[in-house]
Amino acid sequence: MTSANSVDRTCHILNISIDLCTVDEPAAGGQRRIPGGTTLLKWTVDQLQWDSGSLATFDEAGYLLLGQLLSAEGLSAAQHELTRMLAELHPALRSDEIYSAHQSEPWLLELVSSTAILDVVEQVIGENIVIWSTHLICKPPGTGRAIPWHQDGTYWNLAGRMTSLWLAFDDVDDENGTMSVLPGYHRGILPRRGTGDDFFDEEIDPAALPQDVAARAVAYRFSAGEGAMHDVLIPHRSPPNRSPDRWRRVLVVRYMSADGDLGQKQYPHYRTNLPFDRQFILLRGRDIRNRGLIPAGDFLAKMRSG
Ligand SMILES: O=C(O)CCC(=O)C(=O)O
Repeated sequence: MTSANSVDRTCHILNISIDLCTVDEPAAGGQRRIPGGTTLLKWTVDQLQWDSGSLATFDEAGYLLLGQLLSAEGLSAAQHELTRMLAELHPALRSDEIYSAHQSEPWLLELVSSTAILDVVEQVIGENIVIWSTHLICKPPGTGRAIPWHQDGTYWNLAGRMTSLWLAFDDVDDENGTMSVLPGYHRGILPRRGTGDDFFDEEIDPAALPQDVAARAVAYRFSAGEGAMHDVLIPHRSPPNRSPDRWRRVLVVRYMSADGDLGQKQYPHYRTNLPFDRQFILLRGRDIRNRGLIPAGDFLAKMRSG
């Protein structure tokens, strides 16, 4: 594993500029905005909950609670942007299937590139970090689909170091459909079976799960703005949102080492439902295999200008 201390600090200019950019006109509600409409602020707290034992804990359990991730202003701005995006969602799409919106929403790319987050991601996958995908999974009150026990890595079938960040934009608990992980079961691929469902067509064979799976499962019961990181093979699931009045809006971010398999993919744009290609954006470090990764600063500039 690479330690944060060994990072090439010259490569951090991007992240520093994201956190410290100059602001101009104040907008309604105390937010500050730059031309192009991007909220520009310090998205996260200075440092996430991570110490010298955290990597070992993460490796052992397959997940780690990171505590409060978003700053107060970051949370409020993210909730504001999400509300807007959900109002703009194409009628053919569902609010739990907003994929890779960081390729069209500057605020999201800024957030996932935040220095405090990348400092932790770097501990797990090394110093050269690509964003592979994001997924906004927003379950409206009294609805949303159940996601059965599964392991992400088996769907992706990719070589390379990856890790997932899970970030709550609302308070989440058992009632409004938070996610649960099964600690310690991330060391190999578990047998699967078909579900007959088109949303999640496979699940871990229940016979491969421990009999006391419910007792062993750890639910992410978080206040808005808190997050966790998990291994791509950790079994996880989530139920529908059974709250009569509370949303459950979360973001899952997949980070990959820049030497991993990239994997082409198309997603529907959340606003137009038109397909767009996955782009490989370099958030930190170097394009070590010279595959034309796009520096995040360039991608942000292009989004803002276009
Ligand atoms: O947050 C959830 O509801 C489940 C997320 C999930 O299954 C995934 O990210 O693969």
